[in-house]
Formats: sequence, C-alpha cells, structure tokens
Amino acid sequence: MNELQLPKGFLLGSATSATQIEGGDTNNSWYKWCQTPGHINDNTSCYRAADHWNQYRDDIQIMKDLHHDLYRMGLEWSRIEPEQGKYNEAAIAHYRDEISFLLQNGIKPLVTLHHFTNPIWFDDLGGWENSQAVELFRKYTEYVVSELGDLVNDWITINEPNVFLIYGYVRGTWPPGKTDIFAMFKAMRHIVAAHIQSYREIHRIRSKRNYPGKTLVGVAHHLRIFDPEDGKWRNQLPAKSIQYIFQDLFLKSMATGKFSFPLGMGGHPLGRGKYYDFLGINYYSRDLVSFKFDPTIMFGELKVKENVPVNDLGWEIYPEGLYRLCRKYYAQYQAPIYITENGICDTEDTQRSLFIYEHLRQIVRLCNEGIPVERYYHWTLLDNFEWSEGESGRFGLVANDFETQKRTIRQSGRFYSEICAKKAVTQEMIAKYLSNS
Ligand code: IFM
Repeated sequence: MNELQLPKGFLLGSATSATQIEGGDTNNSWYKWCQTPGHINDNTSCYRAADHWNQYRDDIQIMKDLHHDLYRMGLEWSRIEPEQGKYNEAAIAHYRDEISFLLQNGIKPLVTLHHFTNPIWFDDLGGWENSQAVELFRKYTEYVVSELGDLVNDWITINEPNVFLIYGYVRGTWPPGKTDIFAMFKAMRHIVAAHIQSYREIHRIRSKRNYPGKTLVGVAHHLRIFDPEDGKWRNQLPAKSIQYIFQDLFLKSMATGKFSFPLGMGGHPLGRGKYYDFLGINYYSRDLVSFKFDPTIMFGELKVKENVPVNDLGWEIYPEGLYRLCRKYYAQYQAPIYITENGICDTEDTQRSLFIYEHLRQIVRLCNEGIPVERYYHWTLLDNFEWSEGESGRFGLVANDFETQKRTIRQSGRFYSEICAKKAVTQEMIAKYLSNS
C-alpha cells in the first residue's frame, strides 16, 4: 500500500443533516412518517436521533479533536418556520450559536437548506407538487440568509433531489409515500425552480448586504455509476436511460436552467444560467443494470456485482467510481468539485479505514490529472437516524449509543483524524490502521 499526499490547500471534514442527528422535532414530514409502523425497518424514529440539538457544542469539540477543517450541516426548515410565514427566533438563534462556535473552532461551515424533510404545514399545502413551493422555499431562503449570511459563505440549496424524489414519489418508501411518476416530474420541476430561485437569493442578499467572503452555492448531487451488466446492447440501453433520468436530467436542469425532456421541452423557463459555484458530489456505490421488460423500472433491473466487497447494506464498495464520475462531470460542468458526501455503513468498523484510504487515493489521482477536487466531507460524523434503516445504519466516524447518547470515536475516526491533521496517509499510518485490510 502506498503513501498518499493530498494536494496543497485540500480541505477535509464531515457532513451531517439536521433531521438525522438533532432529535426532538415533531413538526417535519419524517417525524410523521416514522409514526406508521413498518415505515422504518427497526421501528425507531428521528424524534430521538443523536440529540445533537442539545449536544452540538460537545459534537463540535469532537470535530475539533478530529482536526476537521470543514463541516457540512443541515438546517431544519420546520424548526425555523414552524408555521407558514412565522419564524422561530429561538431556532435561528440556536443555529447562529452553533455556526459561531464552529467558526470559533476554526471549522468552516457549509450549510444545507433542505435535506429530505419538509415542515408538515408545507406538505399540507401539497408539498413540492404545489407550484407555490418555489416561492415558499425562496422566502425561507431569504429569511435564513438574512439571519445567518454574515457567518456563512458556503451553501447547499437542496440535498440529493433525485433520491428524495425517487424514494418519495416513485418507490413510495419515503414521505410523501407516492408511486406516481407524473407527480414526481411535477415535484421535480418545482425543485429545480426552487434551487434556481434560492441560488439567486443567496447571492443577492449576501452581495446587497456586503457580507464578507466569496459566496459559493451549489447542490449536493447523489451520483452513481450505472454499468450495463455486460456488453450486450439490450443492457446498455436501460443503463443509459436510468443514468439520464436518475442523475443527468437533475444535474443539467439545476446547473443550467434547461428543462430537458421529460421535465420540459428543452427551454429555459427561468432563464439560461450557471446556477452553481461548485459541483457537489455525494458518492457511495455502483449498480449493474440488466434489461427487464418492465416500463416502471425503465426496463432496467439494478443488481450488485457478484463477489465484490460490499458494505453492511449490501452496496458495492467501488472507489474507482468516484474517479469516473468526477472526470465525467468535470468535463461537462468545469467547476471546482466538493465531495459533499462519501461514506460507508459499517457497524463493526472493519472496512471504513480502507474505504476512506481508497476513495482519497482516487481523489489524489484526479488532482494529479488536473481535476480540481478541493474538498472532502466524510459521511458522516456520528451514527445517526439513517432514514428507512433507522438507527441500525451505522455510518459514523464516531459511534453513538442512542440509549445514553454517549459518543465513542471509532478506530477509523482516529485514522481520519490523522489524515485531516497531516493531509496525508503515511507508512506509519498504513501500518497502524490498514495492516489488516
Ligand atoms: O444518510 C444519507 C444522507 O442523508 C444522504 N446521502 C446518503 C446517506 C447514506 O445513505
């Protein structure tokens, strides 16, 4: 195993989302969803989560101990705007304090406005299928950026819109629990428009108020590799169409404002533009695609390659995929790349260190080839509420005991901490952390 040297100026940290760690909020769509038995595999609820709402100062101390430069955090819209148009000053003050404490500790925040959850009042109005959603999200953005924009330069408007829409509107396994592709495209049009309006709003407010620092706004896109199971054209076709519908359509529309088919007819209803300052990539795994005569799955069945390493959830561990995706999308979008998520569900912590090493190796390879990957946010800081998996999906650098809310840094967390401090993986670290890999 070779040493790794990360490029000069490269920044590292971790990512979380509000609903997955904060706990204590009853006003969001996922809280409601958790109330129905069967929705969450282990019957836990995001109401408990990791109690970060109360423990955020201790958690920031852990980030500091882990030598983080960066932290990607989410805001809970339903706490900030518990009723339509009524803002909760205590909630925004809480986030101000959290962000100020990060800054005092030398950790740069990247703030996500929407990460899979809606306020219940917003869903009651029809959620993302309602055309008013765009204006409602713009107003929420306006409020948040007016209140926090002096402290925060870096923003993500919406996390993984493709995953949110496909699970919520096609598979029906996440709120709002629909299996209606037309509803999905309707909601998608509004999400794309909401991103564009929010992108403009963040720039407008920060520039009008002369807030310090360069404003950087993007989307955290969940990108996957879809490889045909073999070279047969009948498998290649569905692999391409799934890739288009799952990720290329979202990326293009949100990045440029072009509403391509089936989202629209190729025009730019909100104006042609460049609505991203960086390319946020959340990368986890690859799927193999084989033809199946079933239009509801776009004629492609997704499989995991045989005899390959997988995580606890059965997802293939495929670091080369990160390299392939960054190359491909950089060629198209030409912006600095932030790996806004990358991580592994690994309860026993037997694979995480090697996973981190292998993915960073691909990043070094990309940087050596001139692709500007500038930041890496590991998913995730601590064990959290992993949506349908509940508390059983353990992605944390730090283990969390949900009964006692006691944090324990995993061995992989210590490895990552040394990487963050040294911006390198040395032979000593390989011997210490990767010798059993
Ligand atoms: O936990 C999620 C996160 O909320 C979005 N990206 C994928 C992660 C792991 O499933």
